[in-house]
Formats: sequence, C-alpha cells, structure tokens
Amino acid sequence: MHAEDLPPDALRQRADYYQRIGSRHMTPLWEVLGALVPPHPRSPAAPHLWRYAELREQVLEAGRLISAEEAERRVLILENPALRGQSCITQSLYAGLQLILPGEVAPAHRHTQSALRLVLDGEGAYSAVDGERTTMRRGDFIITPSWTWHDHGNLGDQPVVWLDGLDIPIVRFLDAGFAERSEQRSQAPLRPEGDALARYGANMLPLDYQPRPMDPTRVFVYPFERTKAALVGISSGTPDAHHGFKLRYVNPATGASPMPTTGAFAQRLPAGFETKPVRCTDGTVHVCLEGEGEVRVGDRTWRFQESDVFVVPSWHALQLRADRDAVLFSFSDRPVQQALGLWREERQ
Ligand code: 1HN
Repeated sequence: MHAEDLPPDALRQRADYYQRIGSRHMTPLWEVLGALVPPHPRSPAAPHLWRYAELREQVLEAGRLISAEEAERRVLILENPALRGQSCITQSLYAGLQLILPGEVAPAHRHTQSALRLVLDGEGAYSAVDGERTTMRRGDFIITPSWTWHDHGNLGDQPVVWLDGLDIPIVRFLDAGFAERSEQRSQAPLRPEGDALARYGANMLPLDYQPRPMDPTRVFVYPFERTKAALVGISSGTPDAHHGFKLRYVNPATGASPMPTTGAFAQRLPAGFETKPVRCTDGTVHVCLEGEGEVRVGDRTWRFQESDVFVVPSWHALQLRADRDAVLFSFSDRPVQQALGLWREERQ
C-alpha cells in the first residue's frame, strides 16, 4: 500500500507524529530505508570531462593573479558538476590542477591527507618529500603519503602544471585532519635525488627494512619512463577485453597500493582497440597521457586527447576506444573499498 492511498485522517496522524518525534531529533526509518540501503550504488556524482586546453588557459590566468607563495598552493579545484561547493571530484576524492611558475616555491607543510601528483606540462620543477627532491617530468606519478613534509619549486624557465589527487573527502568524513606549516620554506635536501628509488624501487630492499602491511611506500616517484616501458612490455600479449593492457601501481615492498586510501593505475589501449563496458564501485579519475580516443560513461560520450581529465562515478559503465595508441592514468579509493570488503566490479 502506498502512503497516497491512505485515508486523509491516517496521513494527518502520521504527519503529526513525525512532527512530534522530529522536535525530539528522531525520524522514522521506514520513510528513508530505500534511499539508505539502495539495491545498487546511486552516486550523486556526475560523469564529466575537463579539456586540458581550457584547464591550462584558466590555470595560467591564475598565475597572473596570485603567486604560489601567497596561495600556498596555486590550484584550480576540479569540482564534480553535481557536487559543487564540496571541493570534490567524487564523493571520496579531491582533484585539482596546480601551477608553479619559474622561480616560485610552494612552501613546505604536512597534513594527514595523502596526495598524489601526475605531472602534465612543463619542465624544471621539483617536488620534495621528507627531505628528498624529485625532478618532475610529464607522466611521472609522485606521492606524498600522510603526514610527510612536502614542498615544490620551479628552477626552470617554463610554467609547470600537474594534477593533484587527495583523499580530502575521506579524511573529512572521518574528522581526522591535521596540518602544519614548516618553519623552513623549502626543505633542505637530506638525501640525493634518486635515493629512495634506488633503495626501495630496484627489486631490492635495505636489510633492516620491515614494512607493516599498510605502510605507504618509500618509493615516492614512479617515473613515466618505467611505466611506459612496462605497458609496452606487456603489449605483445592479448589485451584484456575490458581494460586493455592495465597495471596497478604498488608499494614494491608489500604489493599493496602506494598509499592506503588511494589506488592508481596505468593502462595502454592500442590504436583501434575498444574496451567492453565495465562498471565498478570505485569512482575513478582518469587522465590521458598519450594518444586520443573516445570515452563513454553511461549515456554520455566525449572525445579525449592528451592531458584531458575525466571522472567516472561509482557503478557507471565505462567504455573506452583509442583512435591513436593511448596511455591513461587513473586513481580511485579502491584500496579502501577492498580493505573493507566492499569493492565490486561487473564486466558486461
Ligand atoms: C596540498 O598540500 C597540495 O602539496 C596540493 O601540492 C593540493 C589541496 C588541499 C590541501 C592540501 C600540495 C592541496 C594540498
């Protein structure tokens, strides 16, 4: 029986009752049960694609309006069109486009939110994490684990732009955010560039290093050169019908995701290849690093090219086609969902 079919008297009684319990901060479950426990995810987020040509123009304009120093971080937040005002691209993830101009410094700070960077444009900038710098090159995937000191600087002569991904909405949801600024504007290097990659990222580990299962990786840069070589190296086999040639980034010491809240992936789609539709419970941000093609999310379709960013909300079917050999980077909250036994994928 639907509520509309009730006699007016019964409806009035209920409304009156809801009013009375409402004033005591109670509300009836039966009015909201279906929305609380839906048969499948109904994400309030919308699919969207941001064209890099536009993003670049807008972020360069920010470069004429405010310095990196004044802004602390000069970033344009990519807000999901259906979640405006919430500083998020999916319910659980934040994404933004950061610009650092020649000579600028983004001062050292740390916070409990974990961050990743995907370098998109320009040369000559570095990112420093806990006392080690890494030179940022296009396609490099750089991480800033929770509570690590980090600053960025541009020693070159070109604007440098990258995509930031953070777990801000997750930490906000858990009310577990802490942050502090360093007394040092830039961290003094404690180790030479490349030290962490040599120690932890060369299929060997220091003798006394015993990581715990959830520890973030000490490897804080995954150079694009290596990622590309791996994707090309697996491309003589048959591509997966739903994912093409796809690998996940890991902490090489544990096999777990590089950071506990955020998983990251790289995939290669050969020219002409079209994936079959697949949907998964982790809303995912994608970036095209090479090539071009078409992305279909539910009933929306976009063409994508280099450095375009698109978001696929939870449980929306995704289909990709490459018109030129394509390399895509993506990130999501998958490790959180997997740790909680919630992650699902449906291949169609
Ligand atoms: C942050 O620390 C960075 O370090 C970028 O580059 C974006 C967004 C919110 C909070 C902290 C960075 C950020 C951020």
